[in-house]
Amino acid sequence: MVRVITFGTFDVFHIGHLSILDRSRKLGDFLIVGVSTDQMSFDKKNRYPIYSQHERLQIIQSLRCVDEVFFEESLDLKRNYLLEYKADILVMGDDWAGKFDKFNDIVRVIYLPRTPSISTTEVIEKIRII
Ligand code: C2G
Repeated sequence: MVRVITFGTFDVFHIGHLSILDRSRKLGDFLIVGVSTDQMSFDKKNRYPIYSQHERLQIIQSLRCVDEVFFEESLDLKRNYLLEYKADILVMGDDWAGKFDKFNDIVRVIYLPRTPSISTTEVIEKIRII
């Protein structure tokens, strides 16, 4: 049984998020997703997500391609999460390319191409204009 893990904020859930989760699941038999907490997201982007961490977690948890979810509280805990959830493969979008190579000693790190022309920021911007 190959266990795949991935991480993200997944705010204002969109097709790019769905696509990476779907593709991640296909790389193994069991998909675990770490959903960034509101605080972690704030520390990274200097703004709180539109949807709360509980709403984001609930959305991710309800997807057919996702088997298990948990809150990711800090980037610094990445190695602990990989060990705790017994991951074989770590998947991230290629905007993170190279950033997690140091974990190749305990998992296989794979960066998948991002879905072009969609991001949470662009969705927020479009809604603002409407
Ligand atoms: N993604 C994608 N295509 C897009 C937008 C996002 O494939 N058009 C991917 C990202 O590459 C990432 C995942 O969807 O792998 C989640 O994206 P974000 O919610 O933006 O996650 P981020 O804030 O980068 O948090 O520990 C790492 C962090 O938790 C990642």
